[in-house]
Amino acid sequence: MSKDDDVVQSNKPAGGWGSLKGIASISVEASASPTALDTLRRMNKPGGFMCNSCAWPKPKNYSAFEFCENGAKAVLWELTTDRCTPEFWDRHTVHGLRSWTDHELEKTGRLTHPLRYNAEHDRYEAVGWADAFNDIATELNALEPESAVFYSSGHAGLEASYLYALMARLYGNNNLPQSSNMCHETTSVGLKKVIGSPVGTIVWEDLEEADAFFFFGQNPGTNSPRFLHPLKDAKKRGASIVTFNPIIEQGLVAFVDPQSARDMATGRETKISDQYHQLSSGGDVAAIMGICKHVIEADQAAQRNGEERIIDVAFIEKHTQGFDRFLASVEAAAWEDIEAGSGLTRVALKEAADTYMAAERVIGVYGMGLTQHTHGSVNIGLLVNLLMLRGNIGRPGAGVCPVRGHSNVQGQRTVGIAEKADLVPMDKLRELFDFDPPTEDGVNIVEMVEGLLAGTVKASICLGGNLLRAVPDQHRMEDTWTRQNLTVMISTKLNRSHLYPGKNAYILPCLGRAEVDEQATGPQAISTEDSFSMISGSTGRRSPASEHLKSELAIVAGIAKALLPPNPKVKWDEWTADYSQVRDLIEQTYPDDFRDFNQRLFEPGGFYRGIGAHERIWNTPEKHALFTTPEKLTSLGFDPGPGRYSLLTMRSNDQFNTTVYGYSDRFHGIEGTRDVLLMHPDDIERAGFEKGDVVQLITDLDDGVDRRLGGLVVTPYRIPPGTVASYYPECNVLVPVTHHDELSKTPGSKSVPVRIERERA
Ligand SMILES: Nc1nc2c(c(=O)[nH]1)N[C@H]1C(S)=C(S)[C@@H](COP(=O)(O)OP(=O)(O)OC[C@H]3O[C@@H](n4cnc5c(=O)[nH]c(N)nc54)[C@H](O)[C@@H]3O)O[C@H]1N2
Ligand SMILES: Nc1nc2c(c(=O)[nH]1)N[C@H]1C(S)=C(S)[C@@H](COP(=O)(O)OP(=O)(O)OC[C@H]3O[C@@H](n4cnc5c(=O)[nH]c(N)nc54)[C@H](O)[C@@H]3O)O[C@H]1N2
Ligand SMILES: [Mo]
Repeated sequence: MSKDDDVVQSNKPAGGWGSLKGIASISVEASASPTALDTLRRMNKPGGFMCNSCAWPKPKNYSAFEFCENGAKAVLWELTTDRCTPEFWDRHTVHGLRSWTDHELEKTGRLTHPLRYNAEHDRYEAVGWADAFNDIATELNALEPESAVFYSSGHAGLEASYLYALMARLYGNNNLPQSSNMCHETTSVGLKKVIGSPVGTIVWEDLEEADAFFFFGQNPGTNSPRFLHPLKDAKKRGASIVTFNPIIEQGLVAFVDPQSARDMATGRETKISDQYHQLSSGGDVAAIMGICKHVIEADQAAQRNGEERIIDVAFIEKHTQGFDRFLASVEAAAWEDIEAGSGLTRVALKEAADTYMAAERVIGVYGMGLTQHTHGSVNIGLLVNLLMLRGNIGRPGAGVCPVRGHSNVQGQRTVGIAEKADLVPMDKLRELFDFDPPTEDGVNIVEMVEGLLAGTVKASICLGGNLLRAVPDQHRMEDTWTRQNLTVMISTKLNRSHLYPGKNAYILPCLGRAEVDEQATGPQAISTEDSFSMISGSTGRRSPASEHLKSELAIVAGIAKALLPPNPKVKWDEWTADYSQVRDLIEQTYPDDFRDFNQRLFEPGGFYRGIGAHERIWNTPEKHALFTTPEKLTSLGFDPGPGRYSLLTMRSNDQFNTTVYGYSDRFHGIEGTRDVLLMHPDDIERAGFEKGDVVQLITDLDDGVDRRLGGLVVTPYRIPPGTVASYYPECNVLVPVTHHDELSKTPGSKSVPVRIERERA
């Protein structure tokens, strides 16, 4: 048998019956309420609630089922009938639960009561809300404001997020790191640097007009499945899709539309990618330089022959700076270095360049495959270069499309969750709330971790998320996390972060997105901003999982009211009673973005906030879009060599970040386990391993810290030599906190230098 016969792979299309089976099995696994499927029908439609999963936009003309496998799983997981009540702690200690998997922890069900940690018994116990708020306030007031951090994961709506950021500033700091610090911070910083916009430039209509999509390190089949519908339509009208990804992602190969009765009955697949380039991890800088080199060569040939130019000279002259320098670097780049850096041939890159040049309108799509590298912001600069060569930005059917993660991760940034003071209209806050906002920058996630390790961070408040499991250097964090004076987690389900309580520790359970949010003036709506900067209202209608839950906004206001001195301009109770008052404040703070916020809340498809770069307005200091010149032909922060691999931390189709729904990653062909190490068959042979060997990964960085993860089964896989892959979040113990993008400090989770040792055959 040839070693290729051993290679694990999936040939399942995205969507299709597999996605319905996926939804059905999660419905059982989550013990979802029998009426949960009715709730799914109201999802992502005006008057309904907005998906609590990813940030992919909702079309204006929605279909009967405007949800995907991913969203359905997230909702069913939230609408479980399982409950994690205070009695659970009669049977379990916090230390005892540390051996549980992420899946088992969340599987205990929805949290029902506010809880306080009792160190003597090593358990959480029920506590009244008022006591919890007062105790938290006492602890925070005993600290210097700079030693407390207010983290948020991108779930909470705009209203709660605005108040959360206001609370931190009234308390006295800008310590407002967010999950995007581990995710698209490279976009917020890198894209802003080159086009003056921290977010993508396209809107829904552009998807309908593009002639070609170039995918760099984004996986729609798993992470934003509703994207597959406009891609299917694009393929129908003859558009091309070109993909760059070290791993074959089935969603980028083929799709059977689960919403089309015909496709489902006949199994008719839409082929997604016309070209699939399996580049090496971190190979994008070289790959894009190669495509640009072909384009420039074609342009020079056209010039020589007196033909129409290939590059958009008028756009480059009027709108950009730095082109000449970039041109010189493209000319200087040698093909052999481009091939070595990308792992792709010159011929393959020519094929991509030809498709790029043949298309009138091109959209560049990207995700974590570009952002999570030590030179992630260079990746993004180069993708923008490629688009700018032919004026593919700020015109219909063209632009740059970073696909965001959490449903409101982008919106939280828009309304003030920002650790950088100059991103926030502090004058407006001063005027509205009659105080002096802090002017010093706060900490991002990397700086928070450094602060925890140094002992300068003494309290963490977490609005959602599972920070301890999502951050780099997880083992080092576990120790230091418990040394804090205070940890507060606002959560829906039990997770690993709860098992490392600070000296004073609280779990505050909140309502889910699909649940009725009843306040003094009646049921409330909240709002979110998607990847296309569209703002949509969301109204939950389900009965809350427990009568003791509060909304995220009410919890934030409850802490704030106990924490802060009275201020006649700051009306926590009134705002909690009526969220439309908070929307008025958001509009007053950001009048350009949120004009007539309350009136426009339920516009189909949401209302557009408006992005400068979409109109070719470049809000950079230079007032132009900037070409980036790379220093090296790689986005890796280390030199790979024999025995030294680049580890890519990946997502399964059966997880949402640290929430592990189950163990069926059908798109990667991995079933029943997450403890795998995917390797190229030649690498397996060279290393002297065999399929099925159990190995450990050791981070190959000489900084005196021993980072290792064992128990991984060697699995032959279609992955480039030199690149290996294993699942996130398990691999977070291997990611050094210092291993991050230079500009934005986003951890380099897609290229961690590792060695591999055999544990047993
Ligand atoms: N089901 C599900 N949906 C999710 C999530 C989830 O965990 N599960 N998470 C949500 C969140 S918060 C986010 S941010 C998004 C994440 O969504 P994505 O941005 O799609 O994130 P990943 O799957 O981590 O990585 C994307 C792709 O990058 C590829 N890649 C890795 N290294 C490289 C490289 O060097 N170059 C290139 N070109 N590609 C590379 C990987 O193989 C992978 O296919 O999804 C959101 N939606
Ligand atoms: N190695 C590696 N590390 C990574 C990544 C990677 O690709 N590789 N990806 C990074 C990325 S892109 C991200 S975004 C981060 C994610 O980091 P986080 O956002 O911190 O983590 P999540 O897993 O999304 O958080 C899950 C928890 O959120 C809570 N929750 C769920 N719904 C709600 C809600 O509606 N309200 C509230 N208050 N809580 C809720 C539940 O208690 C659940 O346990 O991880 C990052 N870490
Ligand atoms: Mo993310």
